[in-house]
Amino acid sequence: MSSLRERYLAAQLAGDRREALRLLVDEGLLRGIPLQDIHLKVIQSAQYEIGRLWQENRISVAQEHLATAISQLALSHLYRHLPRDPSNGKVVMMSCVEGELHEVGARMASDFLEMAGFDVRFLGANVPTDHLERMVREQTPDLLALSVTMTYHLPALRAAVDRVRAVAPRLHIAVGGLAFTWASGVENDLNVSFHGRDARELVAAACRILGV
Ligand code: B12
Repeated sequence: MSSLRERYLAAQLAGDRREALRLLVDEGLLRGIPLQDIHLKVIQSAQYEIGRLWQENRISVAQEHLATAISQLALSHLYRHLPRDPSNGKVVMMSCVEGELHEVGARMASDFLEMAGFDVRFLGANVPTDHLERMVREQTPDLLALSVTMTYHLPALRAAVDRVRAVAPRLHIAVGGLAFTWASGVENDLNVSFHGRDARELVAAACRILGV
């Protein structure tokens, strides 16, 4: 698996979209590697490595964009191949909080929920709190999952939780994303149903909370 990640990372850095996809499909999927492992151990892990290289100034922002665009393409392509449990009839709304531009994690977590039989509305990056509140009011999901990467977006998370609670007091809310590894404990005073680190934990919690 680590060799696949290294080769995928090399293809990302070279900007080679075809090779990146070939690796994930021919060397991953078709060789029986579970999609969950391709997502977490190859794509997520490569994205984290891209972040490290960027932080150390060994790659530019342009190279990070190139690499991330490849992972977005890969997720779109793999989406068609997701093995799906039968529908459990529960709707999860997944959104990044206002200002939050990191959407790959929320997207991946959405794919994991779909594999587990949830019906997912993925709203993507930087959703204005007003409009999130409005959509929750209009569509009333069974679970709202909010994603935060940058700790300076935690106030936006708090605002989103408060606003949504005001219109849907009984709605289950899950929060997660990288911000919680840097600011642990924040979830306690938000009084949310769940907070977790990765897509697998979210699926397990969603099943438990919603009783499916
Ligand atoms: C790609 C990227 C970007 C892209 C994002 C593009 C996009 N369309 O998403 C862009 C260029 C926009 C960006 C911008 C910035 N970035 Co950036 N970015 C990254 C990078 C390299 C990869 C992110 C990624 O794709 N991760 C892969 C996904 C799959 O992982 P994940 O997000 O952790 O998601 C998983 C879990 O967290 C969890 N999860 C996610 N959501 C949820 C929700 C729930 C409810 C649950 C339970 C779980 C869950 O499940 C997911 C799947 O397992 C990271 C490096 C890193 N370590 O993550 C830096 C990183 C996060 N960025 C960083 C920084 C500093 C920034 C900027 C401030 C840079 C700048 N000076 O402008 C801006 C901030 C933008 C903003 N306003 O939000 C730093 C943060 C450091 C810190 N401690 O604060 C990092 C760590 C890079 C680094 N090493 O320095 N970035």
